[in-house]
Amino acid sequence: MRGEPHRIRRPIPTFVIVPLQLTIAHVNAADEARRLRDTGYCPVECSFAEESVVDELLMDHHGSLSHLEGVAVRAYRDHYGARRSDPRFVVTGAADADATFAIAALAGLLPHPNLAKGTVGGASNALSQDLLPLAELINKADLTPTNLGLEACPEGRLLLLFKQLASGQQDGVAFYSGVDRWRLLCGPRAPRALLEAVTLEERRRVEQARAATVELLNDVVAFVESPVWGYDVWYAEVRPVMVAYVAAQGSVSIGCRDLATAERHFGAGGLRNVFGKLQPPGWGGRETVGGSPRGLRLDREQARVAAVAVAAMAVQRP
Ligand SMILES: [Mn+2]
Repeated sequence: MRGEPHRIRRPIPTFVIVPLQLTIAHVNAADEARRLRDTGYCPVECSFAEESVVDELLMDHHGSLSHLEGVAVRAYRDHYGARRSDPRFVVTGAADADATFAIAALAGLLPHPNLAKGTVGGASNALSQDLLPLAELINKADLTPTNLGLEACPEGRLLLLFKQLASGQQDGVAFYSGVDRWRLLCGPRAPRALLEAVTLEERRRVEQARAATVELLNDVVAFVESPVWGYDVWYAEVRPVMVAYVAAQGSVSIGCRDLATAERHFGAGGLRNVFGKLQPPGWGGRETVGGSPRGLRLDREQARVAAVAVAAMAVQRP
């Protein structure tokens, strides 16, 4: 078959600055994290029960570092590219938007105003784009879990698509995937059709969250088993404190609608008064959100026992 010869086009611009060897070690214990940190790895959201393993970049906001902003916004705004020449990271738990965006920013894999304009033909605008509004939105969604309404703005649609394309697995592969997904979504080749479908997929998630199996434990706390993330829906429609079990992961998370809710029912410090009293030992997190021990699979009955314990600790005030 004869046809038009392929026209020669300008190559699609890509980032020229690529870290030599991005390395992400996923660990389940504080001593492993400390050991890697001491050999030069940068810990990102590396918290275990009450212990946060960090280096001088302080990339955590759990336990004793709960007062800090999330890691994505600080990495992007204050430390962009700080680990470009030595992109070794140690992580734990889930590859969430906050942690993976922070790694991408520290490794210098995202557009940033600091990147010199005109370094790549035709790509200068995309390369020097300021993603701070996206980093701030990631932070906000991380601190006060809500998806509701995110589809109304472009940054919100990127964050929703990031979440929709996540496997939910808690391992190193999920972290590499998350870092690369941010690189794609923030670059000039973000998939437009998928971004247009974000709203449809989001509607499906809300429907699934509503269909989840819920047990009301008292007026404050409910236990839910759901394959999808649904805190925003459950806070609005079920109870202000939710204990959620994901059977596929064997993991349990606890969430309070906001800080005021957490402190009203659990005292100053919110859930941080609760983690140490749950079984098996090793629960941890922040005032408003936390989860079961790293690397441990809980069965449904263990999850429910924890939920009942949380309900018993919740002071019920009108
Ligand atoms: Mn976070």
